[in-house]
Amino acid sequence: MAENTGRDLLHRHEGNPILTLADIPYRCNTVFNGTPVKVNGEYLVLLRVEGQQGYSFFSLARSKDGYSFKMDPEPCMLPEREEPWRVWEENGIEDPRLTEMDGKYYILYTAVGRYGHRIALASTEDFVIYRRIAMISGPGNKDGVLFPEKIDGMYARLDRPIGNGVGCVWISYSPDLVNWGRSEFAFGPRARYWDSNRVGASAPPIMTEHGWLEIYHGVKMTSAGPIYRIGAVMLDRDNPAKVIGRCLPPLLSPREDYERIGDIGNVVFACGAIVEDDGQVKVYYGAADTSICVATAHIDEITASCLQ
Ligand code: BMA
Repeated sequence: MAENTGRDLLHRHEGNPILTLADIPYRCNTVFNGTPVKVNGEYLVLLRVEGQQGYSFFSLARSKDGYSFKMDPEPCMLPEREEPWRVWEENGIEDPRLTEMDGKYYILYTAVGRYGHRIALASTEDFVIYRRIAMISGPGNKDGVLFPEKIDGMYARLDRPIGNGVGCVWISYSPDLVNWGRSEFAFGPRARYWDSNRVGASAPPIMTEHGWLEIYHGVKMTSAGPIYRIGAVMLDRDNPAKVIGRCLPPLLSPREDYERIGDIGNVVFACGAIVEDDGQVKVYYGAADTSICVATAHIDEITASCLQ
């Protein structure tokens, strides 16, 4: 199928997928769902790698241009073997999201333990040493993203608890990144839409002149299984539980073979984006739970899709 068919707001990079199993310097099953950060002009993407044992861990890839990446020779974060973290991560660690704040890089990720999914918090200053800080949710919660600045003096995050069987995005606040509360509903699925079954935060929120831009994922169930798409919503700057605008069509839908075919087909799933100085947004996403891709748009186009 031709690239960039014009049906999606995000433009696929012509070199997609930019990272596949062939790029991993050790034996594993797949690589997908990476979170990017730019450090002194270098692009780093913290990736979810699924090993051949069947559980996931994290590995780092580096790039000068944001498109052509080289993997580090070894994984950087494995499920912890020491208690008390061992039982919380015994089935793997998944879907990291990086936020830079106070000179540190915070990683919210999904810890998969015997009681299900929980959100965990770790940090790194140098992408060499990674420190686990705390488990920051109970079971049944995932897709945690940390806001890059405090709101009204408090740290803030979006997450995705499942209540009454419905996955919605909530916001909560913390004085210290460890203790979280004041939880409030932010946005949920929309009946009949591409995000009618469940939604979850994808990229850490991006500050714009209109408010917080959140690039999220939405799921529609079909008789052939779920379809994961990428969308955007604008949240109020001072009270991000308030939705100011939300895109009607998705920003990106699975269309290319590498998005349709893989371990889990029909999935595009972002875990972060880089906003360049000229306003170009590079959205990094996992395709079919089998590779890493990148797609771009100008921030004004994405913002307009929320506010139209
Ligand atoms: C979600 C997460 C993602 C995954 C997606 C599609 O629930 O587990 O890691 O990419 O499903 O399988």
